[in-house]
Amino acid sequence: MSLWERSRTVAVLTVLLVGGAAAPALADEVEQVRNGGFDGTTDPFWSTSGMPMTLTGGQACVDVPGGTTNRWDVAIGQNDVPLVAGQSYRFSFDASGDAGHVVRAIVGLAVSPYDTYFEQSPVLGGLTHYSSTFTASADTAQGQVGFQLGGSADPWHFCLDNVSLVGGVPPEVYVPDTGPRVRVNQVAYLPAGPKTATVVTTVTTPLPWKLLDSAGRAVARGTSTPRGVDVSSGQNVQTIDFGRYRRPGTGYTVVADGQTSRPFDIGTAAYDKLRADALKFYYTQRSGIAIDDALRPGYGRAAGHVDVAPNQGDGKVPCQAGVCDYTLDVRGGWYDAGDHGKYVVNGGITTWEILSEYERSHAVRTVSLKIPESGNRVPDILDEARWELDFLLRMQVPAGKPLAGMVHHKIHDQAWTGLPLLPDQDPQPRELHPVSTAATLNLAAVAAQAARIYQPYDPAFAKRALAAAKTAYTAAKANPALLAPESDGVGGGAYNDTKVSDEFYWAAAELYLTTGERSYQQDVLASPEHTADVFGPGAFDWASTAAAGRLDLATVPNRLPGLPAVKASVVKGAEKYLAIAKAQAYGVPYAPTNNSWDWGSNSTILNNIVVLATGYRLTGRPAFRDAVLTGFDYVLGRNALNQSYVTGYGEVSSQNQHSRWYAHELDPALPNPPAGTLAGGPNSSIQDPFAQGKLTGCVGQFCYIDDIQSWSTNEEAINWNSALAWVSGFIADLRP
Ligand code: 9MR
Repeated sequence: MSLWERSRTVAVLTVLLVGGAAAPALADEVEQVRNGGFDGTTDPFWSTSGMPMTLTGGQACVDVPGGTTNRWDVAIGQNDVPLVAGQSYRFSFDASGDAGHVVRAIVGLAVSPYDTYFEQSPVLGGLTHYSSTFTASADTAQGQVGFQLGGSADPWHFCLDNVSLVGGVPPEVYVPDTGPRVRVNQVAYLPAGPKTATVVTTVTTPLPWKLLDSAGRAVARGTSTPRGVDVSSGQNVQTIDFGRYRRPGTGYTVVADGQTSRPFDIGTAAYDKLRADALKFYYTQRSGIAIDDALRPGYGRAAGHVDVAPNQGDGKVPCQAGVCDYTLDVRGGWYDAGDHGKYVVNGGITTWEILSEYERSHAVRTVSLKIPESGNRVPDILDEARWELDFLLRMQVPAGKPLAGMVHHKIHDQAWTGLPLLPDQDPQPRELHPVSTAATLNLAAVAAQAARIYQPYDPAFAKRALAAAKTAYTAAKANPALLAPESDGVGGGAYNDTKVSDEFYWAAAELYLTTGERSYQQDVLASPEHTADVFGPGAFDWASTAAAGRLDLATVPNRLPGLPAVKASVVKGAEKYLAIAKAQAYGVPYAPTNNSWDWGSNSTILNNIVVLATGYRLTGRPAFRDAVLTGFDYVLGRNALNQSYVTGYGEVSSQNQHSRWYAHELDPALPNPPAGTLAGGPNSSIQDPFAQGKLTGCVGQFCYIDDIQSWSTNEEAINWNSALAWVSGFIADLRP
């Protein structure tokens, strides 16, 4: 069943459920498409040249030529469609096509920059009715309804009828399928770890529960603890604690209130696999290298952005107009997320977190990631991080140029591209954006950290990295307020950040930890961030990096004056997240102000768990370790949506993360994201039109949808997987 059909079913169900209620007023519903039924003529629809429309049995049909690259290379459409921002529209049509071919049906802007406000890409077959509701994000008289048909090697046949765009419809009532009301970590509980489940129920008194083994035998019983209404989900819930049961096995379920949970294991094996998968994610994010299908079956692809047409390449990238007079070779690195951009601030925190996992864990050093460098005597985790480090170093302004030593904030396409689009097929010009203080300090911090870590493996690289870090730090001090603006968000993310005292602190901390030099020590001690409470609702992310510095000062051996207070501050941060986790019925160490969940909330939760894990390392207090594990249960399925946010982990997991190349939902020939890919997660602000069409009014945990179009709730990203890698590696090392 396609998504369109799913949403139709939901709509039908909704009608049935509210059957007795008065129908909503339809007076304002207005058809925006002219002659959508193709009565006697195909006017005023147009088709691209060389693909005439014919009227066949009251439908508009075309012979689609083969050998085109992009969906938009050949299309049928209608222009001058008016759209009103904030208004809900029902977009529907009937279409048929040679089996397996795809139509990209869009409502967008008919003129440059050709923004897409809504799109769906059903896989065609016999004549089928497709219907979906969305909310327009812009006002325009120059809207377009389009049916893009390109991208097929072979010619094929397509027919279209009953095209309709009705404005003023009531927003669709979307009801997620959340399955059984007993919620568990769908992957595995550690044998000696805590084991809690949640039952969503109207009952407010304790309920009996039992734990069943794979043969259906009850192996433990008890009664649940009522927790009242959980703010993060709006649900009345009770907690089931079966932590006393420790026998390893597979196929366990928990039964309560007449409901049986999804199955799970008790054991450690899944965490060994997840630790590797979360890191293996980075190889297929690589830019500038062909992905070897033998290493990642199903994921092989040509190298992206290596100066082979239609790519414009990353080998000689100029600046945006007026920004600089040179080009840089900025090949390599990882694509940031589902887009083809490469951003130093996000690459920085990601690489830091991966190197931090390396610094914390001995076991991770022997984990094979099946990458081209495997077997070269350097731990695979360091080989993978090096791919990004080399790119970050290339983003530094060369000596002799204005602002030498500073670092360009980002490099990406001149304009946003559509989906799907393999990296090597991106035709956009690439541009370097201005330098920023934040990007420069990211390089200073991460290159300094790399210098101490790579020293035993590649002393020449370590030396070069340290020199670059020192140069960057000095340049940032001379240019302390070059801030990336929010407005620079065309063709790539802005990653704007107005506060850089945290980046200064982090960079000084890493330089001090690597060199022990007095000047960096002084900067650490003088920084306002050094004594501030840096553990807010989210501990750290690409914009807030003070906690990264603090955690390393507390754990990497050093002689900083006042070190006990630094360690105590981290323990205090861990206590804070522990208290939050205990107060949350779902055990999550995250309670954002006004229950407004962040973009990428899964990574925020995981980074808060990193603080809990560090608290455990510093004190050995079991409560911190237990909060790490219980917090991770949320990510793996003990949550309001009853799904795991890690692809391939758990009976129901995110599969359709927003990505231009893991775009299976849009093109059956492309793969889903690889196992071990984290989805961004619930985001109360639902910035994308697809989520707005489905989730308007959502409460906290419900602000998520596993659809490729939902870039604000369901993207994959390097900085989110690094949090997954760090925490799953920590859990794999626990071995209780
Ligand atoms: O993760 C970023 C989030 O914190 C910001 O609020 C958001 C809007 O600026 O951007 C997110 O990052 C995206 C970036 O801008 C472009 N590549 C994909 C990133 C993940 O969605």
